Amino acid sequence: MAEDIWDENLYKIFEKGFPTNDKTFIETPEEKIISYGELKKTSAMFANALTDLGVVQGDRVLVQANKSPEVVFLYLACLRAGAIFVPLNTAYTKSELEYFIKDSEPKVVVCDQLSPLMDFSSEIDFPDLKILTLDSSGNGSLMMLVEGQLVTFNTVNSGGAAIACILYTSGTTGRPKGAMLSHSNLGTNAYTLKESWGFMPDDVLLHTLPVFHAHGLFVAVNTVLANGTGMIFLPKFDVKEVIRLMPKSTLMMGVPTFYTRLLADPQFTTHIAKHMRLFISGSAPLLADTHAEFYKLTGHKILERYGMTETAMNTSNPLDGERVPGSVGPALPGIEIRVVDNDDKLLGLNETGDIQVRGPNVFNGYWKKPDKTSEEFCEDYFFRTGDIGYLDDKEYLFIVGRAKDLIISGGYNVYPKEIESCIDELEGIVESAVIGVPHNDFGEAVVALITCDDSKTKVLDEYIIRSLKKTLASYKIPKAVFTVQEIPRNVMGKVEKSNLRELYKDIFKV
Ligand code: MCA
Ligand code: AMP
Repeated sequence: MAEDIWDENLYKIFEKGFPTNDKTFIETPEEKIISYGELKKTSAMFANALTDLGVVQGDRVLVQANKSPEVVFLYLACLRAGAIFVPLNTAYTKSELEYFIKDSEPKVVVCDQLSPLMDFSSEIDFPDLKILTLDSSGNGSLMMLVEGQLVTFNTVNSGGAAIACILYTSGTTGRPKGAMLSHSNLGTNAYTLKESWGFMPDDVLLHTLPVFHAHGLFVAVNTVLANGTGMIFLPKFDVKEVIRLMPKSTLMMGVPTFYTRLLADPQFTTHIAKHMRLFISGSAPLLADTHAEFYKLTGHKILERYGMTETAMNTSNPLDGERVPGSVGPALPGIEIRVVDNDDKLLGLNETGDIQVRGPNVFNGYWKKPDKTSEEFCEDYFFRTGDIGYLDDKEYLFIVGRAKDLIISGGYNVYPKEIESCIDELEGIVESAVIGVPHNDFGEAVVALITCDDSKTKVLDEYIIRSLKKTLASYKIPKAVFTVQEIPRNVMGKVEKSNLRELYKDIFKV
C-alpha cells in the first residue's frame, strides 16, 4: 500500500473497510449486539456531544472509566472530532490522578461517579474543564448529553500526523510521560497486525483486556476495526466467563496471566478451545513451560509478540511458520529492530545488547517533554526500548532482560523507584528496595525489603500496605514486605537488586 494512505484521520480509514451495517461489532456477555451501523451512529452522537462541550481538534479528553462499549464509542468520537483520547488505569488513586490531570490539561474529563477525579472539579484551576460521568452500565451525565444528538458527524480531516491518543507510561526516573501516538502510528500498526495475524471476515475476538492500555485498545480494538469484524466484549478477564464464551470466539489476546489462569482451571479443556483459530500473548514474557502446557492441552501454539506503549507492536511470531517459545519473533513488516551496545554500535546476530526500534509505528514523542523525547531517540530515529536481547540466526528476537528497573506484574508495569519513594516517606522506615520475583499467577510480583529506624522495632507489614494503598494503585502494592538488617549495595553504592532477586526468588513457590 502506498505510504500516504495513512495521512488521514484513522476513523475515516477504518470506515472505508466497515462491513454492512447489520454486521456485529460488539456482542456483550448478555448477548446484546451492537452492529457496525450502530457504531457509526453512536460514535457520531458522542462526537456531537464532545463538540457541544466545546472540544476542538487537539483538545484532550481524559477518561478514567470502567470498561464498557461506551468507552469505545468515546474513543472513536475523539478520533472523529480530532480530539486526543487520554485513557487512564481505573486503579489510579487520587494522588496519582492529580499529576495526569495537571499534565494533560484536558478540556473534558469522563469518569465514574465514584472516581477520585470527581473531586478535582473544585480543586483544579482550569476555567473550561468539564467533568462528566460514565459508569460501567453506560449511564451517567455524559450519556444524557449524548442522547438526542444527531446520528451523523463530519469526521474531521485531521491528517495522519495529528495526535490521536496520549498514553501515560512511567519510567525509572521522574514522573510518568505521556506518549503521543498519531493517527498514522495507530493505523499502520492495526493494518499490519490484521495482515500478519491473518484476520478473517468471520473472526470473533474474545476481548477481555482493559481498554486503557495499548494492548486492549490498539492491538485488540483497532485490529478488529481494521478488519471490520466482531468481538465479544467482557468487562474484565474472568476465567469462568472466558471458558463460557470461548466456544463462540475464534481469537483471543491476553497477557501471560490469562493463559496460566486458563490452564489452572479444570473446566478449560481441549473441547473448549476447539473452535479457536489463534491465541496471542504479550505485554510480559510468556514462559516456555506455559507455551508447552497450552499446546499439550489445546493443540494451539500461543503466538507471542512484543510491543510497547510508545511503539505499539514491534515483532511477532509468525502465523504460518515457526512460533518459537521464549522468542517474540521477527520484526513486523515495515518495522526495523536492531541490537546495539552501550555506545549505540550495532551488534551482530546472537550478540546481546539494547533493543532499538524504528518504523511508522513509533510514537511522536512525550507530551510536553522534548528533552525526554530526544534522550530516548538516536540521531537516526531509532527508539531506545530499554529492553535487552538478541536476534538469532533467523532474526527472531529474544528478550533476555531490561535495562530499565521495571517489574511487569500481570501485564501491568510497576517501577520500583515509585514504590520505594512512597515507602521511604513512611514513619519508621530508613530505606527500602523493591524487586520483582517470580509469581505463578502474575509472572512477577512486587516485593519490598525495608530497614527500620530502630532495629528493635519491627515496622508492621500491614502498616506499610495500608499506607501505600492510600496513594498507589492496588496492583503496585507489594505482595510481601520483609524487614532486613541492611539493604546490600555494591562499591558504587548501588542496591544489588539482582542478588536480592536471586535471594527471594522462591518465596512464592508452592
Ligand atoms: C490485579 N491485582 C494485581 C494485578 N491485577 N496485582 C498485581 N498485578 C496485577 N496485574 C490485584 C488487585 O490489586 C487486587 O488486590 C487483587 O489483585 C484482585 O483484583 P482484581 O481486579 O479482581 O484482579 P483481576 O481481575 O484478577 O486482575 C488480574 C488481571 C489484570 C486480569 C491479570 O491485572 C489484567 O487484566 N491485566 C492485564 C494488563 C494489561 O492489559 N496490560 C497491557 C499493558 P487487593 O485485593 O489487595 O486489592 S500495554 C503493554 O504492556 C504493551 C503495549 C504490550 O506489549 O501489550
Ligand atoms: P508498556 O510500557 O506498558 O507498554 O510495556 C512495554 C514493556 O513490556 C516492553 O518494553 C517490554 O519490557 C515488555 N513486554 C511487552 N511484550 C513483551 C513480551 N512478549 N515479552 C517480554 N516483555 C514484553
